[in-house]
Amino acid sequence: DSASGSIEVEQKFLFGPDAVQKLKGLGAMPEASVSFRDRYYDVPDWHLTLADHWLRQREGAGWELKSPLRPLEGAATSRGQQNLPEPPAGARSHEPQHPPQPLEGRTHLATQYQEVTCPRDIVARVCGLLGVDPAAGWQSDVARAVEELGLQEFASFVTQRCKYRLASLRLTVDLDEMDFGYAVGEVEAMVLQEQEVPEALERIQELGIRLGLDMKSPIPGKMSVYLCKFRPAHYEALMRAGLLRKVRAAADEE
Ligand code: V4E
Repeated sequence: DSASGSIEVEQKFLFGPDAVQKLKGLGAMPEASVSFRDRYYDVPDWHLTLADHWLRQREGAGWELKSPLRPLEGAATSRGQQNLPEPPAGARSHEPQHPPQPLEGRTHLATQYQEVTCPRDIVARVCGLLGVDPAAGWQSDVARAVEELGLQEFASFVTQRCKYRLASLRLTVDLDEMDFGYAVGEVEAMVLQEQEVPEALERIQELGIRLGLDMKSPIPGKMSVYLCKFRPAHYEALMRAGLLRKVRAAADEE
């Protein structure tokens, strides 16, 4: 199961107008800038995102599920495994039974998620979380599964991305600007096995030092800012579960 996707180790940072200059100074190679729309889906009671699972369809790339590397401690991850009867629509529990480890309390600010892209694995995981058996007709068809499971789009936005590769540190840096008025940088390492994560975290810290980045302040991701602006109830629920970084009031006014 853990072999069904690569592991993304990533840390966000705020970048200024000199970011490109600094990256080039370290020998980072720019790739063509790209622009894509992401659409995120969840059930109306946010069961997937409250379990820290992020299902999206990215223009030009297809379906992708980001799952936490380790199951959240104590979080209600699968209705099926808990032998819960399927509650009537609209009457599901809105919160994990025990809060997961809050983002702020983690040793590193870098996040680690498994990226699942195999359609069959995506459907299997989503069904597992919702306690539903996938039917033969759609067990490897994510779009059909989304329909059958009653998932709804809760976020849709366009990102303009400038990507840089640092071959020496085996890292990539994305400078992202979203159409809802937020910009955030991401230093990213992709690894295949969990044992490689600590070393990836070190490479990320190393680049942060070389770029003179503030690696100690938690930076809200694009989703935190998006939900805070457009889906405040969903944002609050995720904040209460400790799954999103708080967006400062100043970021709202930009
Ligand atoms: C994992 C996650 C979400 C899904 C989107 O992840 P993110 O890294 O923000 O997006 P993106 O588009 O840069 O992905 P890529 O192109 O690199 O594949 S939305 C929220 N999370 C969890 C999360 C969090 N709560 N806080 C922080 C700082 N990061 C991720």
